Amino acid sequence: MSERISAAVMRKSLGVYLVIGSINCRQEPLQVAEAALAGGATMIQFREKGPGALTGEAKLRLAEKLQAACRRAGVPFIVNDDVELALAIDADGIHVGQEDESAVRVRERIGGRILGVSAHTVEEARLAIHSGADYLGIGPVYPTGSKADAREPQGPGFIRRLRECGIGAPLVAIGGITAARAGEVIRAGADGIAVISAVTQAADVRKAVEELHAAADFEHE
Ligand code: TZP
Ligand code: MG
Repeated sequence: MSERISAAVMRKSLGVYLVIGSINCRQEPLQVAEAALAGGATMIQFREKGPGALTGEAKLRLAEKLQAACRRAGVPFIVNDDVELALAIDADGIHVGQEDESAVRVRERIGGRILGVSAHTVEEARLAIHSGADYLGIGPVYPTGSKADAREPQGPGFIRRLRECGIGAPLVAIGGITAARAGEVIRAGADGIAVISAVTQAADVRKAVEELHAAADFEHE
């Protein structure tokens, strides 16, 4: 069973985190992923959800293709809310929301793999860390059109509040993040930005990721 990722490496991996599923893409998902990786995406999450999402063999096959692209680029590949799939393909990690399988149970099942947990309150954030999360997903920060059941946007102020409450864990902001907004969420205390549409809907995916990097202006090395 491999060791847990260090917080320092985790923070770096969160930098520009692409969340992708077939229904989000205007081009072939593999092409989008490869262009995003060429632009410097630091981690990819396979989130195959929503009306028309792939299931079964087709989902597995796409996961394997995206995972192979991540391996070629040397970045972690995370599966959203499907522990069976993550274990079947030996993914680098799993991301779960509050409504999914409990973080404690997922940690038991995945050994040292990366565990990301979505949190919407200070309490949920504390519990997630206590349950073995390697990073927190915080959002939606801004309004999003990419998640049907998204909660009310909390604004970058909520990230600042989590930090003020002593939540020091690796943290990625998600929801409506664009290059124009990347700087303010990083300044609020996020270690990275997670995006769907800013990358998957871009006419030039590689350039979109490069612009997110430039706008986030990470201070950590
Ligand atoms: N969780 C909170 S907001 C969101 C998820 C999966 C969707 C983010 O998509 P976009 O297009 O970057 O707003
Ligand atoms: Mg979920």
